[in-house]
Amino acid sequence: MFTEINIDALVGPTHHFGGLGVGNVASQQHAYRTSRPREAALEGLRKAALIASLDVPQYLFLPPTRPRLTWLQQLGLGVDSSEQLSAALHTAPQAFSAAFSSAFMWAANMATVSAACDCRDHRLHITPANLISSWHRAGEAAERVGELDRLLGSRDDCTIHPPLSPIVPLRDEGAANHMRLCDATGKIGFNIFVYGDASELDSHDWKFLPRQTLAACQAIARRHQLAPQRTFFLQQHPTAISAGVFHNDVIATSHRSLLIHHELAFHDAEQQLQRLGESFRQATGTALHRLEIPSSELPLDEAVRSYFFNSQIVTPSASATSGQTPRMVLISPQQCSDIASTRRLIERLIASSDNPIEEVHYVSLEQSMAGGGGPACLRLRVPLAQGEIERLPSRLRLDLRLEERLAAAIERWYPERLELADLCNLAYARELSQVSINLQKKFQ
Ligand code: SUG
Repeated sequence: MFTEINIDALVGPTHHFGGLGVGNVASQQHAYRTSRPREAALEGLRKAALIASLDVPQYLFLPPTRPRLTWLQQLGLGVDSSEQLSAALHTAPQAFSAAFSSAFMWAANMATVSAACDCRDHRLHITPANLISSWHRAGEAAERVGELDRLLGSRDDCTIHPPLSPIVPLRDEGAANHMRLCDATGKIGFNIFVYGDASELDSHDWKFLPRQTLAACQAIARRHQLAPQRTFFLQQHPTAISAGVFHNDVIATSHRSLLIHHELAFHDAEQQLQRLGESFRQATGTALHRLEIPSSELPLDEAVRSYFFNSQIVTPSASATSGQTPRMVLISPQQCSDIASTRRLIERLIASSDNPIEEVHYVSLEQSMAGGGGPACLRLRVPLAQGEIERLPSRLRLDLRLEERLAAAIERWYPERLELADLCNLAYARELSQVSINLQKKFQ
């Protein structure tokens, strides 16, 4: 039996709104507003705790240290006094924000993960994402490799690859643009990669730079040794990218045998989707539940505003192993309850017998949503066999006790409010960097 563990990444104490998310409407709308790091961390922690309470294995990575002052120095900016930091903010606001970024919280961008049973060599393959499209995220991969290695690398059947070369034709944003579908045992898997850009040599009329390339998807599929007949490459619909769909997980989602996507998620993909449905039935003996949501039911702008497709879908463990049709639970942003079209859509899905969704939990993630990240952005899924989960280090597996201890540390150490200008105070910046160091000492 293969099942998913979830890894969430705790928000850091310098969480702020720098407006750096490329093609990300929420990030741009909230640029330079006052942020609430304590609330952000508690919201993320509560969401992860909800998943754990549904009996789904849930792990947490701690925040890496910020600011990255050496990075500012490399750009020729002074960092030795508050005056120099103020000058850096004034002359290079993107670089300044990037040095203090807490965007690592969106763990779905950490890596692309392939289940061992999908790979020719039967190893779990992981490619950390190079995240080179934006100012603030490219440094994350190097920081996360160590943690992925600590959690999974001690096994002798796991390959953690280096990120793809940081060049424009290989832009990669990880699991946010990858979906895995599988049968009830989890052992027969299908991999769908979604890209926005097929060739940097073609002329384009983009509103926003697409963050994932076809070449990156193909390279990952090759190095992970995925079976070509069960691997699909779909192009993101340019209309969706222009409307603020900067990752596939803002417009499509999948879990086990369920694929839900908006009618404008993919460009010219119907033939491939038909082939996927047929191959799935042939390989698994069961039907793929593909739900295409029409614009008439959910207009594109409301899909982006509500982040419905960024709902997390989980199968509580007890239900997964019961031998009966598993019961799926939707974890949706509060916005999906507030917006009439998505509330009705969710009610319809729960009432209908054409899919396994039976329940919804609405979660408040205001701080993450203001940066363009919903419940599913905050987690990385790793498909593992049941017995392997028991062998993982348990230190950062979230349970009630770890939740309480982390919540107490957050209440004590995280700022309640933050303006970007507050971070020009060198003494304060040093104090905040100490918070991550303290968290690592206490919980690592
Ligand atoms: O990369 N936002 C992130 C949101 C990532 C969401 N992840 C997924 N869809 N899986 C991004 O755009 C905002 C930072 C700022 O506002 O400065 C930001 O980085």
